Amino acid sequence: MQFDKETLKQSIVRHLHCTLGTDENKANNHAWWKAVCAAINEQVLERLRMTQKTHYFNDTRAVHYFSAEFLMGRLLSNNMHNLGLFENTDKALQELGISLTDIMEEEPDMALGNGGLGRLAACYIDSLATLEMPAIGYGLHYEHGLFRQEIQNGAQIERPDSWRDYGNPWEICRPESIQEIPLYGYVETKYGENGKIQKEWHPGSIVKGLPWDIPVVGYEGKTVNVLRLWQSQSSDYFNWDVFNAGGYVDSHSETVQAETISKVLYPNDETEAGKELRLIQQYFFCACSLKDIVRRYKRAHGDDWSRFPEQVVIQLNDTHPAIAIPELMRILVDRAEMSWDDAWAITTKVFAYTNHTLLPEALEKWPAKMIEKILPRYLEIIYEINHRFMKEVDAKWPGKTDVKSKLSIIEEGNEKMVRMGHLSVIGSFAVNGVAEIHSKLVKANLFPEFDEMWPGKFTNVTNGITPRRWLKACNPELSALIDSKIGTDWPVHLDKLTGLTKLAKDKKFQDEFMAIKRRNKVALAEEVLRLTGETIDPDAIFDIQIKRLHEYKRQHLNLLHIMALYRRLLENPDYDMHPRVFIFGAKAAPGYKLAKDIIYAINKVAERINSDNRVNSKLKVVFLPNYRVSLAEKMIPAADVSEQISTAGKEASGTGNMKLSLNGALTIGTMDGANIEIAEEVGEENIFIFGLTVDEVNALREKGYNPHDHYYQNAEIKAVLDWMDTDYFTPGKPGELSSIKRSLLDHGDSYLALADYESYSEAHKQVDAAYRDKAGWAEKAIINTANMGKFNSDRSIRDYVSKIWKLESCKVNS
Ligand code: 26Q
Repeated sequence: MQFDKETLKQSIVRHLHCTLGTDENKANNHAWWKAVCAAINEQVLERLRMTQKTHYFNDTRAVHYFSAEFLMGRLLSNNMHNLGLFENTDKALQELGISLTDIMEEEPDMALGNGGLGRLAACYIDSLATLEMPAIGYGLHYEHGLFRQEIQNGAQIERPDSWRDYGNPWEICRPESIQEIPLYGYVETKYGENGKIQKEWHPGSIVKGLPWDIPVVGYEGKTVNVLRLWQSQSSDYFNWDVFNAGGYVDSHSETVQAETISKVLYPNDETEAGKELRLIQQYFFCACSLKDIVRRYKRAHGDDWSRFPEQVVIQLNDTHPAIAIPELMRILVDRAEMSWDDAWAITTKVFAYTNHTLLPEALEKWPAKMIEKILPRYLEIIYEINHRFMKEVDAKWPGKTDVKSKLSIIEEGNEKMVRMGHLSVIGSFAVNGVAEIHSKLVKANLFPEFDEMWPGKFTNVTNGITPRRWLKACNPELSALIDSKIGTDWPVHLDKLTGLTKLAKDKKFQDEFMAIKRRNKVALAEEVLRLTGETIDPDAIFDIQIKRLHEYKRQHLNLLHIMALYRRLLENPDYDMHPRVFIFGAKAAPGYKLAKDIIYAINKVAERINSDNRVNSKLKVVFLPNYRVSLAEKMIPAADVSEQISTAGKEASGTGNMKLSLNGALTIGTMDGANIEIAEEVGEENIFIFGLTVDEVNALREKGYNPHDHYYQNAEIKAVLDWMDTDYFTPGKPGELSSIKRSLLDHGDSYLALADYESYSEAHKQVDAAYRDKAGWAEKAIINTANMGKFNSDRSIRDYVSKIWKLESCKVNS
């Protein structure tokens, strides 16, 4: 049954009374939010039940998306939109005297991820449900997601995120599916009858995995899949022996240890932490998930393993879940007593691996000793996988020990390390990168010999984003305008946006398009005022850089250019530029010193510029604290310019670039990641490309790069860098910004910011000139929106389905 306005109203009020124990007069926004969630959940859960029943009866092949991160954001708006209940809920609440916009703000973000990789997982499970694919997401039920960022005196302070403190209406606890997970201990080798060697692992401790299911509602709501997240618990709540012996307090210690596993998300992205707890987290959720999969498979097929690879495909979201490969081998060899070869044949038909990075520091490696301590049996299995693989390598490259040591899963050295990337490539039947150029580099630079060994194993699937969240829900006015021009089915057929192309030069359409942009900018300006106390002018160019803070993403290049503009304005008050507001959002990994220094520098430069009334009519800078999915949803619709300025070859794909362009922002960017494909789609006259290409970067490094050349040859670069040593931005405290200068000069400018500076500055002059041509800009903005069809995550999922997963959709009866 579809809910109309009246039924919704009744349901919301009923839940206010019967679920929340309050009433219309007493309820605050938080209670209203929960009541609305409960009302929407009635539909969600009914469809979830139907979906599970249908998948069960049809015994469907399914993809199991293993990811240490799912950056879901808020779910109410998304679920209402996907069920087609947004308008009616809005009206129902209006009649109750409640603002839907206000109560949606009550929902904490589900921030169980760091950035791109986690948000990609969230977009992909949305698309899987929309395309009616049998699929399940598996991950960790972190008690604390990514830290909340506060800015104090310009510096980042981390505060714990508590997304479930007041209960989460979307999750369902499933104690009936608890799993027990062994850890530590030792392996016993037994010799069975007929001399067969048997391995038995005697664990030192056992942890419980409790699953929480988050329903994932497809657009138009027919399929509702689940995201299953595992929470760790102590296997018996008390250690009764200790308790009875009078050690009441000590008896909790094991509980505390076990519960630590799913306590908190590691906030490092693209940097290897090498922490034991992180490895335990990875193992814990993989082991729980595999047990869950095997239980479900056995329910349908008993002990007949032959159909396992037909029913199950597991996608590894980077190497974080790679430990699942030896875990499946252990289940098959030790538990199902299968031969190694049979087990390996099954395993290598089940796994596929997505690589998201080429950065050496982000390629996971674990000390063999650590694996041996936590998971003794797994190290044996990994050695056996490697031993057999080394024989294959030797057969292909006889006697080449250098090739063997390069390809080995085990990195020799002071400390033996297990390379999770190698394990993933060897254990998977498909490996993909996330944008054309990235996939090429994965083959050519990261794994060239593997590509030679297994031609065809490596492929590309360019990332995508869900247009339901990143246009329809976050930019309702633009969505309505698009509906009125090309019909309402673009959220599932995003290619249809090309229908806007013919309107790109239409004066009336341009005016409507840009009027919406302006209203979105007014709304963002209000938010900026609320968050920072800073007033910004909606008629200025809103130039936005939002992403994790990392040197390779080069927020400091943006900052250098801002300082240069400031300097030009001070030197020449008539310096001709359209007013511009630079807006940043970024979290830094808490241990990444230079990243935090860059945040501090942005804030200090912002403070100085914003309080300098000589330049304020033309230049402002704001740093919005606590960048997250729900803040992105407010910033993206208001952007004129999208900063995508990574060093070529470093950003695997990027997905923010797609979201901004979809909402009519023009990109200033390097030929990196998906920027290249965006340029292809929108045409070079509708994007501002600058900087060195991958080949030029390589050539420059080859010949020897010296950042001092730029410092001495470009007076503006020199002046701006020297400025950082003064106390101009940090009164009374000279040198507070010097670490950035040092990283660029003394430490060699690893990401070539100075090499790209001039070209970047020139590109910004073109942006400025282009913006003054109002009609010209509107046309470019419209063409950007019109050509983002390719970056629909539904297209990405269709690519995965046809190239890798070989799934069939499954209609769920309503
Ligand atoms: C590794 C080891 C220990 C602790 C943490 C990590 C870790 C955690 C998260 C390493 C990497 C990440 C996240 C990486 C990430 O988000 N990569 C981005 O993935 C996007 C989706 O494919 C791409 O668009 C981006 O280009 C890529 O940077």
